[in-house]
Amino acid sequence: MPTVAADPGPFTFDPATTALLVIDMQRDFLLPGGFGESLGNDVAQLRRTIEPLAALLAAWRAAGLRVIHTREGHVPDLSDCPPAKLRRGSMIGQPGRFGKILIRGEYGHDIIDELRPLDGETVIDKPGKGAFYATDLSDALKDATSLVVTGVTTEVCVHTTIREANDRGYECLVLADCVGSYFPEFQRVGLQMIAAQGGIFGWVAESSALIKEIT
Ligand code: C5J
Repeated sequence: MPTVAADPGPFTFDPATTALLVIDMQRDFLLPGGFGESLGNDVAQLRRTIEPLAALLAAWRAAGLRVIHTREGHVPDLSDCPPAKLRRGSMIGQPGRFGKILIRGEYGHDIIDELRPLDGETVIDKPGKGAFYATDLSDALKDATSLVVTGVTTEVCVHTTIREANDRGYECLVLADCVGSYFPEFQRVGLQMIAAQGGIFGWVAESSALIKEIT
């Protein structure tokens, strides 16, 4: 079985029961001029994940392994958006440069061109931060026991999903160069929190360490 050099120790996985999760690599979060940037965020902090993630996806797909993408967003009438989220994410549903912000079917809600899902890959639309909440992700994962977790943002949707996954019994490997936060401090501490205390939420590695094991 492949073993990846990781923090806090080696991560061993069975490729047949491991899925790659690509979380919320959407235009609304990543494109210059989009929702994320309109909030005053530096999208370059997220965009640095694109190249390593594209290389990982290519290797993962070439090895014939499972990929699941997620997108955060809501139905157009916002009936799936909790009022508290709407109050705090006050731009949700408002017109933005790439269509209504975080609304399914809008250009900005979809995944960036560089990481476009291939036919046959599962795309999970999620109304929450966690990918398990109000979705059929558990069913889509079928017999998977391990997850390789990538995407944005590290301290929000990536962290929430990893915590949900832990409580459901999955082993999680997070790839440091393939997850991103608008805030460098949150990125650093967010990764530390995963591997702390002997891997309280999982393991952290660089994508190159994983690619070496699957090619
Ligand atoms: C946020 C996400 N940050 N995908 N969403 O609102 O992390």
